[in-house]
Amino acid sequence: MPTLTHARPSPFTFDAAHTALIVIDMQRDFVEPGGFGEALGNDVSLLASIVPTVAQLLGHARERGWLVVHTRESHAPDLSDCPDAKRLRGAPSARIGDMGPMGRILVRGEPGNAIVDAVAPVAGEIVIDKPGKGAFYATRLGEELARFGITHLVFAGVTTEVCVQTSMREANDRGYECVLIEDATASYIPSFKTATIEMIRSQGGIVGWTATLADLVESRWN
Ligand code: C5J
Repeated sequence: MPTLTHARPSPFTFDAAHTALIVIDMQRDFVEPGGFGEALGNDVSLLASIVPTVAQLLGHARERGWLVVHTRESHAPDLSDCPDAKRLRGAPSARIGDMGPMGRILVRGEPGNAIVDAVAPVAGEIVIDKPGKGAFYATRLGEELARFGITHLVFAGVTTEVCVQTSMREANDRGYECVLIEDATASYIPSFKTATIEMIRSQGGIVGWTATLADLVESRWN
């Protein structure tokens, strides 16, 4: 079985026939100017900088024939799946459901809710709309992964400490073996990315493993 020999805290061996790539929330609302992320006062260029690496990772997963899953943080137009505890947080000028330069913020079907073109889903890939930070909460993700017999998950996307980490923790609790690709994830707050990577692989990999895209590509030959 392929092994990411430089993964931390230890080599990560995975079952290539039962591996899926999960790309979290590479949406215009987070990655491009004029979206939710920028409205909250963040520098979105930090997230935009990983788009080429995520695109390479997607290309690699597609070549290897893995199941690819994309998630979008999104809400129904009537916001019935967005509790006030979520909607009323953050900047009063940029609440979920408000109109922004790319349409209503984090609302399904709006231009800003789309995944950025360079890493957009292709035919046959699964797209999961998630109302929470975690990809499993109130979604069909668990059923989809079970349908394909998936046991190992490769994670990428944004933001590292919010939706990526929450989803990876949910996956870990459900028994999946998970690895986060360090250079294919980003945060608006670089120290939070560093801390999250440390947390994930601490204590013998309490949430999972971390590795680089180069480690993953090299694993093809292991
Ligand atoms: C956030 C996300 N940060 N995708 N969402 O609100 O991480």
